[in-house]
Amino acid sequence: MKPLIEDINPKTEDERLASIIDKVISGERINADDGIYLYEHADLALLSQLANLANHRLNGNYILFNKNFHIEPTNLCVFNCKFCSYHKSAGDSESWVLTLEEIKNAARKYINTDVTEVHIVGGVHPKWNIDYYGEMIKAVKEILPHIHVKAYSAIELDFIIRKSKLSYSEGLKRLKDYGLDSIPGGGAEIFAPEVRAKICPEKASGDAWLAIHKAAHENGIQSNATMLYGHIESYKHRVQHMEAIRKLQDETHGFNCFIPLKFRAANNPMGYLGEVNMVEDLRNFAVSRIYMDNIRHLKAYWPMLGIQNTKMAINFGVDDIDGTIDDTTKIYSMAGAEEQKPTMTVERLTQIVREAGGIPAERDSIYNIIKVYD
Ligand code: V47
Repeated sequence: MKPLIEDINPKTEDERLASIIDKVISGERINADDGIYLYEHADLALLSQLANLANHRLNGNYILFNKNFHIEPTNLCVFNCKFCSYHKSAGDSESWVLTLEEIKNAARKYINTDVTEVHIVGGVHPKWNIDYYGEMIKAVKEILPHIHVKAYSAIELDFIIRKSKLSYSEGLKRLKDYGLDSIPGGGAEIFAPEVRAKICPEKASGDAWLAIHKAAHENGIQSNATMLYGHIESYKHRVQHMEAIRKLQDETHGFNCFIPLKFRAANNPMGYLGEVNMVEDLRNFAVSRIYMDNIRHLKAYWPMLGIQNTKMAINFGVDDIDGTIDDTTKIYSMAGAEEQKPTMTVERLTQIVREAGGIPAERDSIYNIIKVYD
């Protein structure tokens, strides 16, 4: 891991590339054109070195994970996103809706364990309102009072808050009173309206996603940001997406981590596109690390990416590999990910990190290090 500036060979005949390399080495921010140029012209080895350098400055050799589980209250959804393999209609034999008691039962499994976080996200249920979403958080905290609740994508939040005729800020305050601690990064996809019109025409816009996260940050609720890549978007769309998040982060400093999510092609209407290869995954992690200079952490989400690719991503700027999961999420297995029952022990997570050359460290949900596995 430990990248040395001397190891980076800026002696390229490509002057444009040389000037971007100089910027990264001197810690200067790259601009949107630089980002596109890196995607189009930098080779894999160079991207790895630059991304490792950028990551090492922020995070040293620590590669983080946490002890977490998911609750997915329903896969009924009022929206029909074309990339989604998870959405089902009422009456479908593969649909589910958990009751508050079932949610409590899901939480009960973690009494007397050292799990620190629950990630709650699901479809946008046609009938539930903001107080029901609050009751789900309350139900979990009744069973696990000290758990960090990272809950609801901006898409769920936009729908229920607008339905309740509150402002984003008022709605988020209400959920915070129920026990909401932070917001996951889902629903961002690609912000460009022309891409959204094709892949998720019905749901909240990129501007709405950004406005929700801004309101969250202003109310002391930290969050993550995602980018769904590897479908119909161009490199320009990816860079515009990252630019919008980077700009908001300059204002609010509320994003903890950036999570590129690779489009998985099984069982959804966009499956005909296929999937990008692993080299593209690694290149994308590296450019993301270099571009997102003001978001400290970059996550490779192993249930989506697969374990081998996650291990490689650690040498392309990634410093966070998410958590133990405990076979509690279906979003990616239903979309064809390798891990059909995603579960990791701490031993396995630490082994992956060590094999990739990093120092494993357990973090909490707001990225304080709890334990270093030296
Ligand atoms: O918004 C859905 C993506 C997201 C597919 O904040 C797909 O820590 C690929 O946001 N192929 C939800 N991706 C999950 C999410 C998330 C996951 C892990 C950690 C965090 C965090 C957030 O999943 C959706 C969408 O972008 N998604 N279907 C698919 N077929």
